[in-house]
Amino acid sequence: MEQTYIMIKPDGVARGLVGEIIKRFEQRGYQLAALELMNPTKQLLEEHYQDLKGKGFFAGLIEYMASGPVVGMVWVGKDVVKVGRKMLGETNPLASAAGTIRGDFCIEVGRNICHGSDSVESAQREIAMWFPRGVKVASRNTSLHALIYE
Ligand code: YYY
Ligand code: MG
Repeated sequence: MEQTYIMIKPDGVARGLVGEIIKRFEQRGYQLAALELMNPTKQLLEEHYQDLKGKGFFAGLIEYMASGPVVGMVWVGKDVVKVGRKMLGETNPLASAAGTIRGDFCIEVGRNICHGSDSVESAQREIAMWFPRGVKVASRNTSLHALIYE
């Protein structure tokens, strides 16, 4: 099944929103396949955000992302890349609908709490980067699975 990389950024960790974000993905019916609290190097963060290298906010973004621990996660399930992005909200929190993570918990684009892969290809690249030892998806309790998936 499809996998996505969701990361709680330093502001999300510092503000105590880890449980809230995990709760939303769990309740929606997605399965947690990997989770790690880490202090990424700037080199890893620059690789993660390689597509944004020319942007004016790039240096500040890397500085902020390296300012404290992040929580990296792999979530698994139907259409999880696209639905995960919807659950996060828009890049700019002010444009994010209430009910989304960014729409409920932040107001600054530069402090927007969480990251989510933007395509299946990005998800594969990011998961390989952040979990280089690989991710093993456990088989799920079958009765719970039957309650969530048809
Ligand atoms: O995928 P997403 O996080 O929603 O946005 P990206 O366009 O990939 O940008 C990554 C990251 O960069 C964004 O979450 C905040 C930051 N950023 C910024 O600080 N200022 C901008 N104008 C655009 C993005
Ligand atoms: Mg992005």
